[in-house]
Amino acid sequence: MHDTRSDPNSLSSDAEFTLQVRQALLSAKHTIPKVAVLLFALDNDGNALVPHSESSRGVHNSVSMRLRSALRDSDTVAVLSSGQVGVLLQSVSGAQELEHVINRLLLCLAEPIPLADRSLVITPRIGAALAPEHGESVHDLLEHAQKDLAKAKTAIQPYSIHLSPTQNLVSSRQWMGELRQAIVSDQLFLTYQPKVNLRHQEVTGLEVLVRWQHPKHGIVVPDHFIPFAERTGLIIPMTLWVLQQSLLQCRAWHDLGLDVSIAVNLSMWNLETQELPGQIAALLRDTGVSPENLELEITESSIMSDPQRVIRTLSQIRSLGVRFAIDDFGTGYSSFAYLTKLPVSCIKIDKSFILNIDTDRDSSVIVRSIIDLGHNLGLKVVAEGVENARANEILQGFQCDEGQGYHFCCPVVAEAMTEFLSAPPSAVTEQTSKKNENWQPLDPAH
Ligand code: G
Ligand code: G
Ligand code: MN
Repeated sequence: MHDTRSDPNSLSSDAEFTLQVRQALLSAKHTIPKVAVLLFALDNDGNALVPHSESSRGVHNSVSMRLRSALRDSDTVAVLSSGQVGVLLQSVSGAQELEHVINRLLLCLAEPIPLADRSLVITPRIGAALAPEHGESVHDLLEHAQKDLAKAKTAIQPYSIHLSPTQNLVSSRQWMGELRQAIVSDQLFLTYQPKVNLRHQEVTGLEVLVRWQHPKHGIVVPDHFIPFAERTGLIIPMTLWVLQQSLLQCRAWHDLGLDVSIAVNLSMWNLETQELPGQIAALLRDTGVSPENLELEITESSIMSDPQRVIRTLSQIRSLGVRFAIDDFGTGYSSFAYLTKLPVSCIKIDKSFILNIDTDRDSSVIVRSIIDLGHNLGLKVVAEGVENARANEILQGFQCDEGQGYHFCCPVVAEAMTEFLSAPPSAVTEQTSKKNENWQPLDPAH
């Protein structure tokens, strides 16, 4: 096997990788050490890279080189046509050593990857399988690794090693304990991202986005633990924690003379609990934040489970003076009829329509129509995923009310947000565009 350390372009192709796995399986039959196959999906903060783009090529090159330098010469690194990166380990003693190697590889990918115009932090997910216990054919081994990669994409831990069902049960129980512990022992922390009035380019509110500082796995983004929190019911105490902490922070900003509102995301499970309106009322009372300064973001799908009941809960909370926004608008199977029946005051257009608004005609037509629909129903319209000045201008032209996105500011921790909010308005654009140019990872999750 050739050493590709200095030349990432000579890495194995799909066919070569498969061949090498086959050869390794053949020779491993006669020896004790095992062979492992790892598949890496390279995401940027939970989002897949754009295939075949310049940035994905740059990321693949750097990742391959870093992986190469952390592996033995006899191991193989391949950039596969799917965009995944495949790694073949020729000799591991078992799952424990495999886990060790995976953690070492994750560590060497933790540093941001410098590209031509910015640097990118990737959040890799890994699926892995071991031979002979998880299969003796190339096909079985790759299939198991692929399935585990899919599992890792929605799990807390960034990697998944193929396991028997009983082992899986144990690890799920263990994760439940860890997340429960995280909620009570301050491993969760909050980041805040501003929403900006597009006409005046002024901050109007802050969306609260939770993160988990895991003692072993580093920062875990919500896409990786909220589905788990929902499955296990931990979403209920987690949301209450988020509400309480962000209201306390909001109060602290008010005490500093910074007049801000916050927006907290709710999951559909939150809306199923009868206690929610009472809990919100108590939290507002305890923190002394006025209800007008709290907005709750809900998704269309969370309403559809039991519309009558959800509408009742929403109305109770609305009567406290708290407002609602429909999040990720345009991605669910919206029933416009419900839009008129719900006590909502705002819709947030999903970022998937905004990210390519400057190049894709369909997206821009959809965005313009949603803005008109919202306005005709008397709703405020916010665009998410405003990443550049062009999108900002187009949305201004469409009379969109507010924007949110990296162009203005990444999600950042409270201290950085205080600084951002304290800057005189004229400096806000300057400061944010500088931030944007450098892709400043003020948010530890980036
Ligand atoms: O911050 P961003 O990367 O990665 O968030 C990813 C997803 O997680 C978004 O859909 C966001 O709505 C959701 N999310 C972030 N914080 C919370 C939270 O406190 N509660 C709930 N239910 N969802 C959240
Ligand atoms: O709750 P919601 O699904 O709206 O969460 C917003 C998500 O969008 C968070 O994960 C946040 O980190 C992410 N985000 C915020 N601004 C941008 C942006 O400009 N571009 C992209 N791609 N994502 C963004
Ligand atoms: Mn949201």
